[in-house]
Amino acid sequence: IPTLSLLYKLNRIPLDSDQTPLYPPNAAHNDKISIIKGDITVLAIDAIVNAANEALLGGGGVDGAIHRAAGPDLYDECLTLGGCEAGDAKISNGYELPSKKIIHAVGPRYYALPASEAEAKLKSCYRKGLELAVEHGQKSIAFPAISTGVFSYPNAKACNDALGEVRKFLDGADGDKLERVIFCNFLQKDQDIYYQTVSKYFPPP
Ligand code: AR6
Repeated sequence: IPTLSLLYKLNRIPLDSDQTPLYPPNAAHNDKISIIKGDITVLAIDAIVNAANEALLGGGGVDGAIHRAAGPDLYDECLTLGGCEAGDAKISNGYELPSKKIIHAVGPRYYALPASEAEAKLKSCYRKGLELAVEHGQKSIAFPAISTGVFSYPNAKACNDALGEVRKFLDGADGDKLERVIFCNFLQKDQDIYYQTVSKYFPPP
């Protein structure tokens, strides 16, 4: 899986876009970030993040795909987790998935909340996901585009909120405990948005 450093080297990320950097360059961060398009359930890494709902018992979208691929033991463990509030996350084993752990994050329903509350909750999903990974000694983590499907969060805003929160975490005290953060987009639309936006948060050196 190529890192941002390699993508910059290969000129795959457009640098002539009008994205003025919001953060200083940090080559070490760029070695940890990947942006890929595809199915998150096939990633053989430490932890993948699920875009779940409060019940944590499966559903459609990426949640359905993860439960199908992980098998029925995931459902049984999820029954013991006691649900989860929007903006929070809980961790389970990966079962039949190639990833070791699943971090179930519950994104905000964008249509049901004031925009500022939805934003705080989406950012919190990313922060809690990263915190849980570190707490459980997981060094690589992949996120889907949480809330941008059924929960209708605007794609470009979600991308900015996700990249900003991950940058903040990597700059923080526990940032060095993570080796790789992958943004796994299922839709070409999101992949394009991430390519156009990433240099604002992770500029080239
Ligand atoms: N790998 C990566 N991303 C995927 C995959 C996959 N296999 N499948 C879909 N996506 P959504 P939400 C993308 O609706 O908006 C569920 O019913 C998808 O294209 O899965 O947070 C839950 O049970 C989109 O870009 O999650 C909840 O009730 C992104 O994942 C509710 O939907 C998120 O879309 C959560 O809604």
